[in-house]
Amino acid sequence: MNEKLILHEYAASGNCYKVRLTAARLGYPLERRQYDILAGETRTPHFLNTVNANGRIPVLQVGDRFIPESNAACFYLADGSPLIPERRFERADMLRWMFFEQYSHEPNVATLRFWLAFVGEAQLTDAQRGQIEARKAAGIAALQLMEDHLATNRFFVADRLTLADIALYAYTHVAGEGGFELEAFPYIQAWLERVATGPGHVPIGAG
Ligand SMILES: N[C@@H](CCC(=O)N[C@@H](CS)C(=O)NCC(=O)O)C(=O)O
Repeated sequence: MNEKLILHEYAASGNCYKVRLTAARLGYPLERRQYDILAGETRTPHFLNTVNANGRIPVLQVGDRFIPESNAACFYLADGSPLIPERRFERADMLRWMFFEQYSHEPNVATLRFWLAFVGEAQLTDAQRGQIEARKAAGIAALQLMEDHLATNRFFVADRLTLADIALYAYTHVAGEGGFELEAFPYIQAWLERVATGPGHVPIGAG
């Protein structure tokens, strides 16, 4: 990697962790810049004008260009590496799991973790509190789909760790903080262990 890599992030965020974990597995150094999302630091005019008009982290800065969206940033880092399968079908299948993560998993598992473990149930709006049960049910459905797949597969795609595993690992391994009981998902637990014991692994918050 020729250009300097800077990660604009919030260390406890699973979306930011995906990018750090990808970089760590590949041995790429990242400079890290922290933003307090609870204090609105990604919503300042400066951030919106220069880093991400969508007001969110993570954003991977490559030289003087910016890549928002965690999975796009992971893809940039891993392009051409073993973290992305060579075969066309498997590459598409990897993307299938990454889109699943963003549509069916993260909005439920990550949002409940953020609401319950970071904001605090007492601080939630009535609208947020009213969504807890539905998000819990949708999160359990996403975890069950993963469990069924992992009953007959060691990893999500290509029988080895790819970006699909990194994307899904980030919020699954801390799902308990959102009130999800991982004890009910033994195949997920075994897969979490396989990912966490792989070379170059770093825990959330580090990297
Ligand atoms: N789809 C985006 C989601 C990014 C996202 O939701 N970021 C949250 C933290 S995990 C954030 O920046 N929240 C602060 C805000 O919305 O003001 C991704 O995968 O990067």
